[in-house]
Amino acid sequence: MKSSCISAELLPENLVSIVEKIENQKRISDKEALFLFENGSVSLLGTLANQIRERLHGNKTYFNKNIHIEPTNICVFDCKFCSYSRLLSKKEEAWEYSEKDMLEILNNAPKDITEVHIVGGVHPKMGLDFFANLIKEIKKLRPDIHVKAFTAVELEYICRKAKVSYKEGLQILKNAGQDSLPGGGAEIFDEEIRKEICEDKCSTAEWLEIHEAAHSLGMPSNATILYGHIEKPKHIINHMSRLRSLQDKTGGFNAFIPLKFRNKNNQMSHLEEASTITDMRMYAIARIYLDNFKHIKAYWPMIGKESAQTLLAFGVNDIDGTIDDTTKIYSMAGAKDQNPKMTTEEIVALIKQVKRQPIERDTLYNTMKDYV
Ligand code: V47
Ligand code: SF4
Repeated sequence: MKSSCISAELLPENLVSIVEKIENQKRISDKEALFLFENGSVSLLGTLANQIRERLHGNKTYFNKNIHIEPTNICVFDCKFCSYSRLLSKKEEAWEYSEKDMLEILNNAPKDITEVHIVGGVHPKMGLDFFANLIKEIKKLRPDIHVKAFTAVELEYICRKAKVSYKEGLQILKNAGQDSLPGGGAEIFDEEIRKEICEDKCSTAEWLEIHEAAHSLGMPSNATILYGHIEKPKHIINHMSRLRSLQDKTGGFNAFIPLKFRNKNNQMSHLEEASTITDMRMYAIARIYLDNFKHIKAYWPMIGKESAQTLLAFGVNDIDGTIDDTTKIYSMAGAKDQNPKMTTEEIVALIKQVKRQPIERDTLYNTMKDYV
């Protein structure tokens, strides 16, 4: 085995050639990835993922200063894993911000944030004009801020209601000042599983089409997967395979973010949550398989601070932002942190504790500050 760190004699025979390929920086096939995912030990997966992470980024570990604005939790869809959306029948727990409310949230946010992340439920009355105007006003207030907004699920609905193509809708939002798209709404691309957990929202083909359209307009995006529910390893590899192919075509994805299913207060509460070992395996296989994604992000409000720190040894090189207590998606689904907020000092300490190098970045991974 050329330039290997892993001893071939100690590996089961049928894993040797796959490990050899990875260590020689060759792309592995879907079949090989599935075999490795199902048969490799967590320590083998972690060692390989960490080699790749350190080859790409050394010890650098990125975070940014951002806030989330969640315009509403009213949603026309009914995803079974969602703890957040309120149909009109449960109106007492619903919120619906006006443009003025959202501008006030931004106005009250720390002045040094570089990004505003806008994602919410799909409200029947919040359309393309409303959001284009909101973004224009945000840019008037904070011309330098990066606006990362609207999942493909929201965009599919917004464009359908406005009777415009995805490209036309995105161009209008881009002209208003939207810079990029977050990765939400991908869930699981396998059509059968998708049908079981989120039947009525945008399809896999639509999700991919919207991200491709965004990339063609020069708007980068992220991608997610929702794991740890009823999916099987083959669905995880299939999901990443579709992303790897699109990334080969467009190069428009910045980061891949595995999102762990949380089981409180939703229609899938009977399912147990994935173990920490499963988390480690998920992040590691993502780092190994997605050879054309530069960044693997552990979103700490969802996975927890301690797990995010642990995952820095399993392929992760980004732990998202300071958030400033502005998201409810995960606290409502049972994540440990009920008021997600970390100061810069806390994030820096979390990263330094495991001997990594904290780098404050902007959304596009330009370095803002290096905390050597
Ligand atoms: O698409 C909803 C997930 C996503 C649950 O791009 C759940 O930088 C787990 O995509 N358990 C929205 N997950 C959030 C999102 C995101 C978050 C942070 C950063 C970025 C980025 C994107 O939240 C949804 C869905 O997959 N979600 N309910 C739940 N019970
Ligand atoms: Fe609506 Fe998003 Fe919740 Fe699905 S996950 S019900 S689209 S808010």
